[in-house]
Amino acid sequence: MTSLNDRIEVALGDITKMEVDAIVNAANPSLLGGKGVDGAIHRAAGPGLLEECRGLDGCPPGEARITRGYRLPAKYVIHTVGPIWRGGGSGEDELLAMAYRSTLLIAEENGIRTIAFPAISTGAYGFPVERASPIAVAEIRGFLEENGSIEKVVLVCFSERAKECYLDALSTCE
Ligand code: AR6
Repeated sequence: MTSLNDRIEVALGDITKMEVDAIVNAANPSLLGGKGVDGAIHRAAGPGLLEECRGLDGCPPGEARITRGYRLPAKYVIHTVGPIWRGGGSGEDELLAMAYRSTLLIAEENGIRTIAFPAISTGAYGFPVERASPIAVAEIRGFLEENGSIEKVVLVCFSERAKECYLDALSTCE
């Protein structure tokens, strides 16, 4: 039997280059673009993405919305909004878990088989990556366990530090 971790890959690099069915955007509730990975995705996808996002009427934290990928190699972008870190006692963990779950659910509903995630909330939103990575891994593993349709989840890291955190989180649950 294939182990769940065989369906999870850790990669270092720019998510906009990923050749997967869908990439995930760490957006803000307006869905109208921003800095970090959000800015990179909008730049790479081109103006069609912003136009489609304007029609979505935003997205509350913990939820997700899907659009096409436009000029990206990925066919779809799933936009989700993670929590802003406020010290850890304001429901941030659960909201982060919800953002992963909502995204995977939309992916499954749209027949997506391969999906790449950035480390949601760990940039401008200030969520410590060593606390975020085990939450991300637990949600993804839990989902893959119940759902056979998603074949591959790529955790895209923008730093060696994030990569180490993900590899640690994965190694503790093999
Ligand atoms: N590919 C992969 N990962 C990236 C890339 C990239 N091209 N660029 C940055 N990262 P952030 P957040 C990593 O700040 O914390 C935006 O302005 C980055 O190193 O993009 O959820 C939105 O509009 C970090 O590990 O998202 C919101 O206002 C991770 O992606 C706000 O930032 C997430 O960092 C959302 O903040």
